[in-house]
Amino acid sequence: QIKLPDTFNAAVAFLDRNLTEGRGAKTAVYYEGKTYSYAQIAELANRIGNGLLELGVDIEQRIALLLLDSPHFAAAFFGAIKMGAVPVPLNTLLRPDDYIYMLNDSRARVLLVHATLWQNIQQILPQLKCLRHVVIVNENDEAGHTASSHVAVHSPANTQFIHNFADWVAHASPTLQAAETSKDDSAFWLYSSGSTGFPKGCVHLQHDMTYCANYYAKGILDIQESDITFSAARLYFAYGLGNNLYFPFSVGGSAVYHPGRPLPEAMFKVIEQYRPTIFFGVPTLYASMLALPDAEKRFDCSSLRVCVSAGEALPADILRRWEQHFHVPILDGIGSTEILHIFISNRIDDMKPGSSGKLVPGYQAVITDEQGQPVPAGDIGNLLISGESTAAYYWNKHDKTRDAMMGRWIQTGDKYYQDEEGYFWYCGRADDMLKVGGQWVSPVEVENTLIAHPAVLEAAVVGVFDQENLVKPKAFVVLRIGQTPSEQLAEELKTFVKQHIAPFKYPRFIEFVPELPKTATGKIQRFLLRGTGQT
Ligand code: 3SK
Repeated sequence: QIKLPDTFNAAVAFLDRNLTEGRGAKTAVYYEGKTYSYAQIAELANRIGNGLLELGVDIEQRIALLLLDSPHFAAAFFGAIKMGAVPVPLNTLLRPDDYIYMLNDSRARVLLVHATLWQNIQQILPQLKCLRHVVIVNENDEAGHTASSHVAVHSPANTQFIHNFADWVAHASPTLQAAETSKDDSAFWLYSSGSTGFPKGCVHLQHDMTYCANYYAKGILDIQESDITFSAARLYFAYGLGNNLYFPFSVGGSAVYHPGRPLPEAMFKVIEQYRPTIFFGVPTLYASMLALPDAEKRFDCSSLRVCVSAGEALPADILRRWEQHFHVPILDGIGSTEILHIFISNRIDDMKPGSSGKLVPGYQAVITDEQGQPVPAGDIGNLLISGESTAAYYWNKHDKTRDAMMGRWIQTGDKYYQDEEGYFWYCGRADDMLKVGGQWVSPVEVENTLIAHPAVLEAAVVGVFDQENLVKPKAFVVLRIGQTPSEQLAEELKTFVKQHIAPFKYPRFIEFVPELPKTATGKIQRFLLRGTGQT
């Protein structure tokens, strides 16, 4: 049983505690060939916290982070929490329209944006109603880079100030008194995708990370100070945030940050260079790493003591091949942005390949039928979870909060059954959402994008299994009169989707059909297409 004091600030618990316990000089982060100690990250966090105070940021105000995995992310996340603000990490792969939605919905006052991502924001500045300050992070800048401390940008509705990060932090004090937050104050938000296409801001509290770190990282992974974590999933995901930030920081361990794309060869090179002990990936990545010829001979992965997979179910065959090649287990588990991290998991000494494993201690589960009654072992139903790390609510989405968060229980939206031995088996989503490469894809959003193409009359998107047994989006497309199906048109539609919404959402397969199955009221029956959706 974990008992936290009423006054509790997560930045003190996860970052500053490493200094008070004598680990100031210890490497917290490996990044681009350099090391950053806990003392360095803590000082940068203090400067960022003071910088925010100087911009007039108040307790509880949101601070958006559009940052690559870097020491700056770690310092900004904890610096904001320490001064009482609420960081909102944003997915760096989204489109300007997504940022307009999230920045306006969260009413973020300040945005810290990496220089390489700034262009996405610059073009939408006049549409960001509450944003007052943008701080551009360029790791190569030195203080004194700009002549003035900020530049003002005027639009009819707003004046926004653009700051250079190096100058901004250089002028801020390196010491900061932590805000007196309660254990139940908001600490940070993470956006979770919904089937209607509008993401929901999950409001996580100061105490949430402590439960995940204790229940999963310590309880299941047995994470230690000597561990070095490396996560292919980025820090702006709930999965990556635990894997590579507050898990290692909870024990004074170290994390490896790789700002580039998580491509298979790059992953092996990072593992060889920094020798992490725990690697976190998603099934698609493990499959593509296994597909590299002779990877086990070319790359030294002997530092790994355990690997982790989440985001979508890990096919048993990928797990078996990984163990054969690299002699290290992959622990498959399931988590959610709402519950913050993994709540059902396999264990190093207790694995059933193909299953999600058993409940993580600290969480309770029930599988119910459509009337909300528990089903017997072996029957498929809706998975509900109870645990202390669940978000308090969805910001400004009262109905969705009421539907999903039912007292101590939360509807995960996943269909599961539990076998006689207590292992949980994933059977799909309760709605039409797809998990592709660990990221949510709304079929509605992809369909609406396809329909915007002049050749397309109607479209329906479902998940199908590829050769690796992993889910990929497939679009069934009805063309307008006068249009002819062709390979070339299929490729054009894929490119069209990539250009209009986040590229990872594009349909990997397109089938032209004369019509779509519909209900009497005209709703597309996606479930009928799933059966025909083989690749
Ligand atoms: O997608 C998952 O399985 C997951 C795992 C850990 C944390 C967050 C998420 C969404």
